[in-house]
Amino acid sequence: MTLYQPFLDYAIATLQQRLDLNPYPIPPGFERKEGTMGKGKRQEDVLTTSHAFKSPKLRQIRAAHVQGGASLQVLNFVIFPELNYDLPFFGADLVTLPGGHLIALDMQPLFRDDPTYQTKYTEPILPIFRAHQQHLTWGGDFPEEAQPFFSPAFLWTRPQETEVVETRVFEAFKDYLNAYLDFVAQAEPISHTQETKQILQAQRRYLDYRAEKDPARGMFTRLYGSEWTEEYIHGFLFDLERKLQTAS
Ligand code: DBV
Repeated sequence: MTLYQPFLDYAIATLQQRLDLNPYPIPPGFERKEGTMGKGKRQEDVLTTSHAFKSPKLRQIRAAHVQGGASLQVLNFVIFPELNYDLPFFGADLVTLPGGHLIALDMQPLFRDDPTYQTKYTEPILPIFRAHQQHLTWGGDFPEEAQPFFSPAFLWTRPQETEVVETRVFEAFKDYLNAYLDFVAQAEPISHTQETKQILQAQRRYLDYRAEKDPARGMFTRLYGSEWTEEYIHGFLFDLERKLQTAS
């Protein structure tokens, strides 16, 4: 069992329980990909698997799971709502590298600076954030330009101990996911054109940023080459632009 497998299993089981869940297509060649990292004695096999679903309110629910031994484990799990809902994104980036663990967990807002939006989607999760942040202290510097995409409930931490990831981080992940699914259950579709235009714009801003700045680009390029990596990023991980193109 690898470090983030229980997170993925929990997420899928919970989604199945709480949503009307359907499969979401994964482009051929991306469901499962093997590669190797390092040389000689340090060589490690690395397996990347992809998982994707949708539900009536959620356009794409997807995970990339990288398993490469004790010093390379990643679960990147993101939920992209349909464009006629004002729901935030659910974003989890759980990363273990030779240097340690790096944990990012948030409900990433469409309109970070809008007080009405904050009241609706950030304030309700602040108690959960505070409860976990006591044990998972702020992880320090992160890219300045990424700040507009995170909420005040952004849990960002670099635990020293793997056991903390298995216990505290796992509990935080469960609480955030369930709180997110509470928001989903309550969400009402938006039909007002002005507002849906703003939602589309905000989703594009977020997706374009993440596709452009994907911190995993270097790792995937070393493992699987740049052609595979760019197709994975634009054709699966952050696929909104492609989907909009094929729809028009
Ligand atoms: N990050 C992804 C995807 C990954 C992934 C799709 C499938 O968005 C993994 C894999 N994240 C990943 C890896 C690293 C990070 C780091 C492998 C380590 C990169 C390295 O050190 O080589 C949150 N993830 C990070 C960092 C942040 C995040 C802040 C540190 C990056 C840095 O210091 O430059 N999540 C990430 C992020 C956003 C987000 C930047 C922006 C909106 O939601």
